[in-house]
Amino acid sequence: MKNITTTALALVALAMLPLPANSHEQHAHESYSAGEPGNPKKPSRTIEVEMSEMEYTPWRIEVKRDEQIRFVIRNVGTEDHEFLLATTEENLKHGEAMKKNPHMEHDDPNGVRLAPKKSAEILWKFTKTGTFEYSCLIPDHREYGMIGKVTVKEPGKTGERKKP
Ligand SMILES: [Cu+2]
Repeated sequence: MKNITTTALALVALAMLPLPANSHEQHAHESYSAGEPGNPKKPSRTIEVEMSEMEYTPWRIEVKRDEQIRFVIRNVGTEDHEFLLATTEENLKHGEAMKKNPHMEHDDPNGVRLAPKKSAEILWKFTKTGTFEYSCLIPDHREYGMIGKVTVKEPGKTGERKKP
């Protein structure tokens, strides 16, 4: 008799669980918060980025609006790392989804996940001025410092000073 009651209670509890959040459909986006995939036929500037535990080198870059950057990304660390280019807001949201599904596969042109000693390239065109970031959304990595900052400036205003 006691068992039956326990089972009935357990069933009620199950029925009250919220539906699992669907986190993966949000990945099928066609526009990107930090610009757009680059055009390989157009000129680009190469920036090499190294990933390790738990940082990027360099951790800060500056580009001009509409400049194309060819990121050559290398994992020189001993664990898997990611490089995901987006706004801070988007990466934080994405990070929450990653906590629920740490082995989430990414197939987006604005990011890559690399095993140790692997490298990859991302060709990116920064079409908007503002501040963006690249970060690693494997749980805890961003919090431990795997974050880099991209400042996109209006062309012609990038640190050019007239000589006195
Ligand atoms: Cu990482």
